[in-house]
Amino acid sequence: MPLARSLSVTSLSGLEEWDEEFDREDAVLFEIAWEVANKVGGIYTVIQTKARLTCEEWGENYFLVGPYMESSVRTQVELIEPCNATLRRTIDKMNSSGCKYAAQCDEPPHIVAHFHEWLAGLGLVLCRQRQLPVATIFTTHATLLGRYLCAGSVDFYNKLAEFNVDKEAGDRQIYHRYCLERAAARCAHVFTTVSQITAIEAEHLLKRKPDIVTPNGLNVKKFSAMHEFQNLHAQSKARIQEFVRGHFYGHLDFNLDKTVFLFIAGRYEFSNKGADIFLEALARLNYLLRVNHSEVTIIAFFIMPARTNNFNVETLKGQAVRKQLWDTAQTVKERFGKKLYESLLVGQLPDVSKMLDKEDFTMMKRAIFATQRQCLPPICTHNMLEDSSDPILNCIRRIGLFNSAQDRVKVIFHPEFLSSTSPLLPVDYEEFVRGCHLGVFPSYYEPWGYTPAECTVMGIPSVSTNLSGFGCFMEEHIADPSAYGIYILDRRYRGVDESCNQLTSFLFQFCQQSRRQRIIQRNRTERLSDLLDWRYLGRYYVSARHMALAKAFPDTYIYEPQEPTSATGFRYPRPASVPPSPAHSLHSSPHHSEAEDEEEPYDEDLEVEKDRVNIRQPFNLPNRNKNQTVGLPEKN
Ligand code: G6P
Ligand code: 1S3
Repeated sequence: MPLARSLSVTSLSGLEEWDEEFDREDAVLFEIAWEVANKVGGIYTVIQTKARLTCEEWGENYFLVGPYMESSVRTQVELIEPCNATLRRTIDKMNSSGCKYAAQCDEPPHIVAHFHEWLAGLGLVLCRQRQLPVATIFTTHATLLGRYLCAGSVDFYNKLAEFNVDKEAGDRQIYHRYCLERAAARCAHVFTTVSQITAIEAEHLLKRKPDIVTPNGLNVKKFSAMHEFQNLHAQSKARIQEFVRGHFYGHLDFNLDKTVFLFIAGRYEFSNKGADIFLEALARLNYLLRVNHSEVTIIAFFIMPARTNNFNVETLKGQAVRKQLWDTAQTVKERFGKKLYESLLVGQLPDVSKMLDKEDFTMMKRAIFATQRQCLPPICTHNMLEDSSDPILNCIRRIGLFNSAQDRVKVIFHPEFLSSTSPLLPVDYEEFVRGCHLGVFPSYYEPWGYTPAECTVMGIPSVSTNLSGFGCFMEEHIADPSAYGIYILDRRYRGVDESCNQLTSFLFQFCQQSRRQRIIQRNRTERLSDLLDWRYLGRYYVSARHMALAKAFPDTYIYEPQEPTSATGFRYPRPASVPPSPAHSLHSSPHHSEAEDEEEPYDEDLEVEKDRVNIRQPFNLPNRNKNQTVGLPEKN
């Protein structure tokens, strides 16, 4: 029997490390997914952001397999010849024999094949059915049936154990796809999913408990200057404000400096992604702000792609009018400047009353006249193909948020993903997120949820729920999430109406914060990014691969998981800079006025340092030096 390689457990949280003996030359890793270099949704982000770390680990023995999409290949793929002899042989064989049994090889290297989602699952099922010597892993990022059931009006989480899964899948005409997913989950050496909550769902719907949960990470960008992300917020916010000036032309009766930008973004699944309760909460917030005579205006953006036939005229006109006003101001400024210059050249102070002539006034009057409009600023930026049945538009019609002057809450629905080349709002998604104040993701069905995670690493607070993988993960690891700008809505133990009230109160509290409080909160939010870095979360994938190798090649590899101990897991403490009394806490009573803030001395560096000492040191957060062993942080 070959010498067994020990995959011993050395980390603090039940995750093992490769021991020194492991030679990666002996193994090859394939990761197979429909979203490899093919952006459809969140799985693309998983693969794309994780690639760098996995390459560092596996080098040239790491291969991603995805669909051949001509446009993606042109823009995202660099074509090269395979440098690995085994792969060269394999490809040659596949080419010559129409793919049959071409991956079959008795010699090392040992193959690990990691399949994502049911679309790739067929390959896994065939590997097992043909008894190929391959260690297989299947990761589901959402169960098909779960997604379908939640989109209907079933009490999903309370009924999980009771569903007749075959019937439910059949009723929804997804039985074939469901069978494929279930077969892949059942056949895999190792079955994983992205969160604990989806693990429970998978156990009931796919009839197998996942062996390990592999949470999604991100590549965390660290700036050399600590406050760079705050500067980026200010710059990106200015670009959004510019768009808003155009969109609300003729109705700019609110103070942009006291305007808070909220947004929801993602796949257009109205109730699964919580757009329904977000709208309802906005209507309640509108009422609260009005009766409290608040000076704050909220603009809520909905970025969810739907079927359209391009931007609508009124929206484009808004940006054209704004541009015209800007051009007019520039022209008048130049003419003014020229007169001023000429006056100074002859040694005279200008006669201010003559600096603007009739022509200037005519030009300005014309520009102002163009800002008159007979309609309210549009809700939707595009012409919707299914306008009358669109769930967001219908909900807005019902709750009556029409961007009228009295409304403190305004809504903009942009039914297309953002792009920096857009003639309307020329920013990419990252820039948009940075410029907003709060991401709102009150999902009912969300196996992980990249959107709030992306907000966190950019230092933007967010609302998620205790039915989302991200929300549960943060709840588990942070003692006082809302102090860090992580608001977790209870959708598990409360009815819809109650959750809606809770969301309204989060939003109301948030918009009562002063600028200073928002800045402090953003600093805290950004400090959580280490927790979401692949450098840290990638270890769960490592563990899954070790487990699969040990199951597929038991004579060669041994997997020794560590028993969970009291040291397993950890929590970020409440920030030291949050006053101990709830009456003074940031999130529960942000009632300073801006004037008070200006009077109060505020040393941001001191505040950051206070929290840093208390967060970073005791928890042994992931070390960014790849050559060092990194353990999951110990519980305090
Ligand atoms: C960042 C910038 C500040 C700016 C602030 C605005 O912190 O560094 O210069 O004043 O953003 O914050 P707000 O929450 O009002 O958009
Ligand atoms: C799924 O994409 P979705 O938005 O349809 O996979 C994502 C990546 O694992 C996950 O973040 C998300 O919650 C799932 O729903």
